[in-house]
Amino acid sequence: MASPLEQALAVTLSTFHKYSAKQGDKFKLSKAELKDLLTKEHRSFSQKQMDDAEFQKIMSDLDANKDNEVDFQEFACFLPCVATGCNDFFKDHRPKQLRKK
Ligand SMILES: [Ca+2]
Repeated sequence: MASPLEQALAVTLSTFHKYSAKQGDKFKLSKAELKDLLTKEHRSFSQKQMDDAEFQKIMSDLDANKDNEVDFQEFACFLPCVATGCNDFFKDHRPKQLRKK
């Protein structure tokens, strides 16, 4: 049986391919596919009501080789940034009795 971490990696990969296969190159996310993935699979993006300029900035930041698509390697670089943000949030918001002085 896969460990929780292995399951998380499998879900990450299958989620990427669920969206990347929708149009064009099935191994890369177009801008529309990336937007669809982020708004449907990541609650903070769906709640933000991002305008096109904000979304273009994310796309441009992720698209390291500037081919106007996001491959899995480029997408995978984004995940530690999100995880780091979540980790920082939990460090700052955990109950006071659990914080080290
Ligand atoms: Ca790219």
